[in-house]
Amino acid sequence: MASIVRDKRKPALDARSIIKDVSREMADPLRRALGKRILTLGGLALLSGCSLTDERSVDAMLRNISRFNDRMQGWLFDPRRLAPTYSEAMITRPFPFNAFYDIDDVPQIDGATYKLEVRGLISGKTQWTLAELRMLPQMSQITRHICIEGWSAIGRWDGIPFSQFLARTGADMSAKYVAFECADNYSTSIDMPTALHPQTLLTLGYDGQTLPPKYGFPMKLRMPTKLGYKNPKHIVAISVTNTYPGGYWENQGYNWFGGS
Ligand SMILES: Nc1nc2c(c(=O)[nH]1)N[C@H]1C(S)=C(S)[C@@H](COP(=O)(O)O)O[C@H]1N2
Ligand SMILES: [Mo]
Repeated sequence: MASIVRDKRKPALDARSIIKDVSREMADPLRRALGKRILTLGGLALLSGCSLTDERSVDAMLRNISRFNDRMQGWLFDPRRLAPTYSEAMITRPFPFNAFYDIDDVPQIDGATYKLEVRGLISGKTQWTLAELRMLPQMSQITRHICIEGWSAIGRWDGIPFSQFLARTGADMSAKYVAFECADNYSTSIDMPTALHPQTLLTLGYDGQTLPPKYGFPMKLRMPTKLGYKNPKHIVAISVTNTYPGGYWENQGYNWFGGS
């Protein structure tokens, strides 16, 4: 077990759980490169320059490591490398539902009055009806969705290559972030290289049908290069921005880049 930095006024921190949190926050190649050697509280304190004497300093250290991890993942991300695709026969049926609420509370959106709003660093159209979106060229893709909660499943999504959608809205492709607001008050945001990745799809369909409510009607951004929580369902607004937008889970400590 690691040595514990002790503060006489407070109970000792749980070294093992802190180290587990840190190792979870690290990008995989970094985790492998470092191995187990430096993963002691003393080593972490030295590396991060944090004293690790109380819960607040541990949280600050974890946030630093998570931001470092974002930069690492950003550097390592290869915009041309494709995520694996699968055959029709490998689709997981039924595909799991997940959200921060129960399936009975899935938002019911009226497709006839729905409008997608596009905001921020764009020069084109700011409102899109479903009929207009359905007229854009679509493609379909069978990929694996990986949820941080410990499950994965293969599904088929049908939609508009997001890079083409961004081009049509006259988005500033040199902006840092694309942010998403959802009808259930969920939110998330992604880096521009992932937004422009050839497998990033603005999906209107699931498995050849209209995207059902539980999977995000009318629209889910599907990215096989990112973990499940980065794939927003029920999108109502998209903004292109240079201001860090955060997100529902990201603001509660989930890693922002969230690559898979
Ligand atoms: N609007 C919205 N999008 C969301 C979520 C959510 O709660 N609300 N949950 C995320 C998480 S954690 C997962 S794993 C996937 C689940 O998508 P599915 O229901 O299609 O499996 O949606 C992601 N997108
Ligand atoms: Mo998830």
